[in-house]
Amino acid sequence: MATSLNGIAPLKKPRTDPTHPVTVVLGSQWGDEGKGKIVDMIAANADICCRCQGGNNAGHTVVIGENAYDFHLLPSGIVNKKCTAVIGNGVVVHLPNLFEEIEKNAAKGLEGWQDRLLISNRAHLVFDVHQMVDGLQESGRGKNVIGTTKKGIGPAYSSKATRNGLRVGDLVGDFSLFTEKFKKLIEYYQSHHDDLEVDVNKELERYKVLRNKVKPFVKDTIPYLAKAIKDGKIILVEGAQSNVLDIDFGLYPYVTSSNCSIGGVCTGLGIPPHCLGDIVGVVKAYLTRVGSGGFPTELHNEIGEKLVNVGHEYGVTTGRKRRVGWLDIVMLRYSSMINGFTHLALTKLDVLDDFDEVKIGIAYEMDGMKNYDSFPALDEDLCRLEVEYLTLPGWKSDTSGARNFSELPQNAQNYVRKIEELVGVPVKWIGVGQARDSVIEVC
Ligand code: 2SA
Ligand code: GDP
Ligand code: MG
Repeated sequence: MATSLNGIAPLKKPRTDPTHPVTVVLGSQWGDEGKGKIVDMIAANADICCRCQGGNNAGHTVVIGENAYDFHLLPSGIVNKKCTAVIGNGVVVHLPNLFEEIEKNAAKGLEGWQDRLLISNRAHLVFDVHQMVDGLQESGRGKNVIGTTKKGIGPAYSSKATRNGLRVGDLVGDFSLFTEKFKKLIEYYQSHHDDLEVDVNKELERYKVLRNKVKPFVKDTIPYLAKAIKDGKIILVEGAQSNVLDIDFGLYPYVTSSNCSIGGVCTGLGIPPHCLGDIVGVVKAYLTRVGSGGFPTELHNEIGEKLVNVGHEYGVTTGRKRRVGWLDIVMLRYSSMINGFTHLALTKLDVLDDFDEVKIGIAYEMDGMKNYDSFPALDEDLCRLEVEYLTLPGWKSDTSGARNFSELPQNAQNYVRKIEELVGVPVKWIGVGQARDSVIEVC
């Protein structure tokens, strides 16, 4: 049996059915559910860990002993020494930021990444110009600001859609063609933003260096993954952001610019849907959001402050304070409907240890109609609806040492069972702390 980095035995064996070798971990709420930790845990048994969408807007934390790694573009499974990390075609890559991330994590102890990193030649590049435009677009939105991470994600996916984007394959190919395409991209942006200053020659010199640096990692990852599937390798896919930030299923325009839900796994990696096995929905035991938009269960009181402080709810990429609220079951049922979760991983249960009572939003009421199953398409509707809550007694005791479900206080067990019942999906893991082994596997 494989052992994970710090010698702890793997907590869970993913489904190894060779026809469904791909396990997927997805965010079910507004991101930051603790996907990094769950991915690290499952990666103990995986051969390959992939990112399929998003860019370095993501911030995934993995805590191993004294080390807190934060991953933005690198798949979190890379901390497992036997895991190959794949950055798929659906990801948008800012190469300077990628190499900074690698250096930072290598200084913390990440080893052997050079032999275990593959980047799709079809992945689109994020340039500094995209990041500058992201900032300009945000400042031009006035009170309708989206609250992006300003990592250039929206503009890079826009370039992809308008077909003037550049891909990793362009960079490692004929550099004169790359130069031509790059100049056209800059001209396009300068024609839309008068005051956009870009030193094109300097950027091209910089990319000449990056080209050599990235070359060893670039691959056509599609036949690579097809062969891995055929050979029965265990593959893990790490979703970034979440279902309710998905460009189709989130509350547009307060969304990110990729498909963070299950569809993005196939389009972002080029793998067929029948290969998908377990689909794990990661659920934080309460709810957080960064950025603008409605938030029906949001708490603007001392309970909210306590959740921020106990849960350390600050953005991993931007350091922004996260908005907090109670768990929202209508949202979770909606996410499960779209993604077909086979299991839930409920994280940060320990953050609720010291509350007299805990609430769960179970229904929305709008225009005199109560609804349990339909999540609004419009943010303005989300902002005006009322929430019906179920109130459960708190457990007022420390759960961080529990490693079996039966070791949890009865009221905490009841909270977990209620979530399972309301969402209709079994909870397979419960997070009770940041550390790698602070997990309960529910039998
Ligand atoms: P963007 O930058 O264009 O993707 O922003 C669009 C919206 O998507 C939200 N978004 C996120 N929400 C939660 N976590 C994210 N990652 C970081 C983290 C965020 C941070 O792990 O903490 O550090 O602030 C993430 N990335 C994008 C964003 O808030 C916008 O609402
Ligand atoms: P991700 O984007 O979904 O990977 O989540 P983030 O890394 O942005 O935020 C989750 C935060 O919660 C990180 O600081 C994790 O170390 C931490 N975390 C994850 N699971 C648990 C848990 O069960 N309990 C506690 N207290 N912290 C956790
Ligand atoms: Mg995060």
